[in-house]
Amino acid sequence: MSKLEALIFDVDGTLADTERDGHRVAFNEAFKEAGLDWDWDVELYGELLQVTGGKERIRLYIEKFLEDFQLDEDITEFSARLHKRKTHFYLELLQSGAIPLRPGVERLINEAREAGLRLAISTTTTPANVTYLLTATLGEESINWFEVIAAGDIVPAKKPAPDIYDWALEQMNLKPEACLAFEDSLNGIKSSLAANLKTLITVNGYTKDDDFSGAVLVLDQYGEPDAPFSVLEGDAGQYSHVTIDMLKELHARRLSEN
Ligand code: XBP
Ligand code: MG
Repeated sequence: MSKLEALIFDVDGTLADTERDGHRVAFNEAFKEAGLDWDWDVELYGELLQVTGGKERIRLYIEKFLEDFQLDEDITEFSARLHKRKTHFYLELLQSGAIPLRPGVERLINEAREAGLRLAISTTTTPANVTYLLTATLGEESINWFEVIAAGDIVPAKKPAPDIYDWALEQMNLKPEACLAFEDSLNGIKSSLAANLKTLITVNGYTKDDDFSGAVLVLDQYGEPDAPFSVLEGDAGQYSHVTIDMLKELHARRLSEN
């Protein structure tokens, strides 16, 4: 019987609420700098989130939303160039401290370290976005707390494909049975479930209506001792904020179910 050995965290929407006031803003700054009159408002950005990856999102916009847009260069190269500038603006935002971690994230990571659990990241975002977020919120050292940072184009097929989780598991030489995944979105849970990982969801504004069938539990946030979570789906037992004991129970639940 496997015991819980590792926690694997998604980044955008899970560790921090990055999409609406982070990535979206940075995309718009890159468009402006490039002389494009594109403006991804909050609603449109929600639609564009159906695809993971910033370069892929620019491509989706051109192909599905801008039928008359003429490009005199290859769309892959164009998207990559624009995306590079978007990353520049996003990193500036992170460095300015504009994007905090979500409630309970810092506490949970500290408790996991104290409990000797192994930590990893599995995300479709650009690797530098992860290291800047961690550094800006948890300090320089925090990058080393995560044994594996699986990010961006490290695997060609982004979420909802399981590849980025499979890659992280392989690097850690761990079976999915020994881990829990932490996600916030439909594409995220599709990916983690396809990698056979029990998954805990915390929703955000863009994902609160997603279908999280198969999740072990769906919460609004991890919560703090004085600021409890709300349970949206599933059974949180006696807990009011996510703790390591609670995660062990959720993990054991999986083992007895299977
Ligand atoms: C979120 C994503 C990313 C970000 C933008 O992934 O889909 O594409 O929106 O980041 P996750 P990039 O929730 O798995 O972290 O522009 O660097 O792709
Ligand atoms: Mg996410």
